Amino acid sequence: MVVRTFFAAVLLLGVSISPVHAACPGGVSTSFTVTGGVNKPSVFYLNNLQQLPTAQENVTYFAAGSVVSQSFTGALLWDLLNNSPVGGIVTNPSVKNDILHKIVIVTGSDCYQSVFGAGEFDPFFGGSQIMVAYAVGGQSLGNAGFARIVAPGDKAGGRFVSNIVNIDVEDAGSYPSSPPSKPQW
Ligand SMILES: Nc1nc2c(c(=O)[nH]1)N[C@H]1C(S)=C(S)[C@@H](COP(=O)(O)O)O[C@H]1N2
Ligand SMILES: [Mo]
Repeated sequence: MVVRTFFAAVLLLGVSISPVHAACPGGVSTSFTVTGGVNKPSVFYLNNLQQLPTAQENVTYFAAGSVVSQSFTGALLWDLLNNSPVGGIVTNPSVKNDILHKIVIVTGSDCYQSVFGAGEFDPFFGGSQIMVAYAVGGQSLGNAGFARIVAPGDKAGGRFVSNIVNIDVEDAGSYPSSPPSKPQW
């Protein structure tokens, strides 16, 4: 019993002491993978991003309470997924507007994440110019890694995932994915 309590305490301490998950050491990223529901899962380095059509975006947003204005250079997330070796998001032609089921999860080296709906930045639907930026003010991104997301029009910088290590495409799944819960109203 004493031994069990000891190990339970060690376990709890271990969990609470380490502020970052072992898989999320943070730090400056130099490449990211594109995984999940795409035609060809791929790895991107700076030079691969630079080969895509160039996008330029001037954005102003709140970061931790301060207004930041920056000029980013990068590639549109849509181009990265569709006009590159990735070869596009895989969709099922027998599912009506299957692209609208797709979810793009962007993860940073610290496991910070933001999700984007494919319909939000598909030029045929929302057309948002969500960008994978690799330069700011004509310089590399420094502590933000070799690539970060820029979502023009956002009021705050929360979706601007820096130090990207993975862009994963998933499906919202069939509805309902689990037995519907009893409505509460
Ligand atoms: N990887 C990663 N990206 C991140 C964050 C983070 O904690 N980790 N914080 C976000 C938040 S909350 C903001 S406001 C902006 C701040 O970026 P900036 O200080 O470079 O403008 O980065 C975003 N991107
Ligand atoms: Mo923030």
